[in-house]
Amino acid sequence: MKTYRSLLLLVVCCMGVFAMAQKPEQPLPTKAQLAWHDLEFYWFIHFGPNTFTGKEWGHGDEPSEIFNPTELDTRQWARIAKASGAKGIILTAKHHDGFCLWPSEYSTHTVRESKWKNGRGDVVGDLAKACKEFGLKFGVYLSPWDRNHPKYGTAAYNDVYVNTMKELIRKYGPFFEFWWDGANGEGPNGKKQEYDFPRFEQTIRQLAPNTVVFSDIGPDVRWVGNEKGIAGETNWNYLDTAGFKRGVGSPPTDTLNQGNVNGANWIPAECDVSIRPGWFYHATEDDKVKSPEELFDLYLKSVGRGANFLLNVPPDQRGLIHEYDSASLVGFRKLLDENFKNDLVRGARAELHTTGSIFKRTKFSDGDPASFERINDFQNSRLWIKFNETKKVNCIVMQEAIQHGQHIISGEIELLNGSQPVKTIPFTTIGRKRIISFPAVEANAFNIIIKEAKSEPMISEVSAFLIDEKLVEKK
Ligand code: FUL
Repeated sequence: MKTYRSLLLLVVCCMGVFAMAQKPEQPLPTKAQLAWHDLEFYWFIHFGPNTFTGKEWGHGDEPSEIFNPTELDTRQWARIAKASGAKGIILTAKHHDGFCLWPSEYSTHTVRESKWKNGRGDVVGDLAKACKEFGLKFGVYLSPWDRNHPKYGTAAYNDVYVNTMKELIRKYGPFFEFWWDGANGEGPNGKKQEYDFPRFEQTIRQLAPNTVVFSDIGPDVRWVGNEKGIAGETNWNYLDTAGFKRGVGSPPTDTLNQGNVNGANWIPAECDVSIRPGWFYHATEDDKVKSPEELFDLYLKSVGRGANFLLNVPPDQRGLIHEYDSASLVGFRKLLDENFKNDLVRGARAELHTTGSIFKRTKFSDGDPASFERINDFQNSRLWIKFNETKKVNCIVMQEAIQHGQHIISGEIELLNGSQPVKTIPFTTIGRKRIISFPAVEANAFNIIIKEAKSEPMISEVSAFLIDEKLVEKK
């Protein structure tokens, strides 16, 4: 018996040493997360009673009849979203006031009780259809905080929330993303709710395994830590969530902004921001719509830092996207198209140079993230890209093959003219995409040098542009 126990102890010890010797597994994105990364830019739509009361957080005691858009047209929303380059729309199916934009079985504060279409309308259903028609993905924001529901603040409300999720998914799914707001205030009975998030998560996983779930700490997509649309210049797709909660108790905002270099989970950041100061439409903010240039700058600070860009565009009391917002969005799309049209790396020579004169021709700028270059011996290598003539350049875009993880910690771009360095730009993470812009220089080549990496760097795309000087990222 004694010998047997010692043997067992020995085996257990050996297993421990073996496990320590092995490199810890790095988390990888799921298929649904990879598809999400590819969306890059999509809309948020905040719409509901607040649009009519002028509030940002309705109390849930507003009469349902107040919701009465005169010309609501979800096809107009989808058409403008498409024209702006967005890949999808996430709608506030229910905000904190509890008002449901569809005739939910689980609430008495819904479009059914409103004046709109004599109670026979369904905004969620209409938008689901419009998104399909325009080739957009569709997602929903379903506020767990409900200032109207009589059961809020009791255990029974968790059943209500689960049933409401199921109802939405079954009637209007599939959704590309499900949005959980961290806000947790008092309901009509003056009590706060203990949200049963594990159960909420299980419900989505069972009914909609391809939907990514957003909240402060995921499980699939994390909040970026601010509502300005700005990700950290260093931005890891990894996050440690152990010991943290949603809302109060979430990780510090700079952690959400930058992620954790050795975080245990793949939970990339999403940058939510409104095109206007408020999330809901207020006529008083008509002159405060962000300009195409401001939107472009936010694109650089979100997508250009490896995160996704969730831009809120709130319809007005007519139920339409206001002319000012639509003009700005179309202008933004034009800036993207014009400035990223002419990739200087296309047709250039691209080689991987490793000390000891190993040269390898490589292919970048083929738009195919599945093809990538492994830079095994990165301490002794550089990626060398040579234009066929001297060009003016002020923007370089790099992408990592994130299907294999995020590995690059830091590096630099060295621009050359006639083999003389003319500018060196240090950078930290790359991730899904990194757009680096700088005052223009004349260059006939540039090197990408990786300084530090967690494991083998894998670069899938490199491109270079001359963008309008006034669009160069403002720090
Ligand atoms: C916040 C909410 O309280 C705001 O009203 C808005 O919906 C924003 C996107 O999330 O937590």
